[in-house]
Amino acid sequence: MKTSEVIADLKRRFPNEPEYHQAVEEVLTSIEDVYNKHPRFERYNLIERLCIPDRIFAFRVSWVDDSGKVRSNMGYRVQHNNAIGPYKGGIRFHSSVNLSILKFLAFEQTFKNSLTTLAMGGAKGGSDFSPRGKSDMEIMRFCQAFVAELWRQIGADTDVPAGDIGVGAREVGYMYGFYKKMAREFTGTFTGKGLSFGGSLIRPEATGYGNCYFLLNMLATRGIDIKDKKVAISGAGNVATYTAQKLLSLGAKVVSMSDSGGSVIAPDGFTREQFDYIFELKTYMGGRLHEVPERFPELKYYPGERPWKLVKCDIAMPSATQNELDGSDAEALLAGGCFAVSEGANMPSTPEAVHRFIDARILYAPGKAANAGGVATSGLEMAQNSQKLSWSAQEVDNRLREIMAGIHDRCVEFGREDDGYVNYVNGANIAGFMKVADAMMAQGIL
Ligand code: NDP
Ligand code: 2IT
Repeated sequence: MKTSEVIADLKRRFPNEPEYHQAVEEVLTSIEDVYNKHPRFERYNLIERLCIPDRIFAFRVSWVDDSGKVRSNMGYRVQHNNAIGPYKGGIRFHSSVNLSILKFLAFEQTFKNSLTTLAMGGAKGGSDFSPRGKSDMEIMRFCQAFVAELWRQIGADTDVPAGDIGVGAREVGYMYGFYKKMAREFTGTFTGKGLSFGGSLIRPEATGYGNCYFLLNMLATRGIDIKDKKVAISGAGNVATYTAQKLLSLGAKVVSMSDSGGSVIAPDGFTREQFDYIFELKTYMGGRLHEVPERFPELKYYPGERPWKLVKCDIAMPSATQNELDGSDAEALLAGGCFAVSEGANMPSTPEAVHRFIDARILYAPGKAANAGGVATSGLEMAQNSQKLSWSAQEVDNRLREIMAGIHDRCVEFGREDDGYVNYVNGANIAGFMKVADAMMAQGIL
């Protein structure tokens, strides 16, 4: 296999899918040597079967808004690979959603889920529906119309969706409710459910907490204490807020948060009171970060700007969306003394930024390793649902810590270079790939 030839072929066959090409290229570059050491892989054309999704569902979702107007959006589910377990991955509702983005996310999910050691294949779905500004009833009608199309393709042992951008507990509740009505079964077909109907404690917190646990493991390899370290975070959604919450409890200083409107900066770190307000504003009040200085005039808001060039930090945890940190942002972070980047979002750093971090030999964890705590805890929710049991928060949190430590160990095992530097990108890609490849080889040409 020659990475450049495979990429050229995929670009020719699937044009206009830049995010998909980007994600595939990153993984293939990491695994090229390992792949070429196993001639059997080539005989079975494993690479093509691993890069192209098993199947894709695309459908129109029509719904009626509060004014009585009939609206239509596109809906999708990309079932990428189920070699090691049922398809598993979130649903994204955002105006930017298209097939390229969902194909990149489903591809990444396959390796991420493999890293967790749990039995989960890779999938992703979503819609270009934007929940922003929609009423609760509009959200419900949309979720029902979406699941009316999707429900036949999913199931507790087939394909288990969850949340992602624009999809949290409320949307999962509406989707699960409608699924239950159509399928006439009460099973764990969605994760991220409410606690009263099969949800798991710690699932809402899991991606952010898991990223902090991964970061602690990375820092430990260099004997660095998190206390008083300045951490720049982007985003102010599920992942970003629980990352910030855990960091504050660990004694770190959170110096930024952002939303799609701009960034709020606190050069010496948000106080608990300031953070609690931001959490309430973004999680429950549907607010925007530009409102923060009205309540705390000492905090500065920068419209239209991402945090990376606005404030000095020791650590960066991008937690909003893909390609939100580019080469010049990476330069600025490195110039400011940043020595660790741990990704909460999926593929937030552009390839140029990733190269700069690795060339500078800083601790750099790609999303598929660092943010795997969310889907891992979804896997724990599936396990609880199968057993018809619920575990305590302590038990789930302990398992999450263990899983993140295990992912870190595998990244070190597969990613350590001759000079001792741990290349977490190679480590995560190779470790994730080997398990899926082994299962695919054993199961024949499918
Ligand atoms: P949320 O919808 O809860 O929050 C997303 C945050 O990012 C919001 O603050 C949003 O701003 C901002 N944002 C979204 N899109 C853009 C954009 N195009 N430009 C600028 N800002 C943007 O999503 P999550 O926190 O769940 O997801 C964040 C990231 O983490 C995504 O990459 C997701 O794939 C990844 N992830 C999520 C997991 C989960 O369990 N939820 C698990 C693993 C990864 P605004 O408020 O203005 O919309
Ligand atoms: O990107 C991700 O890992 C998620 N959005 C979580 C998926 C899940 O199934 O919990």
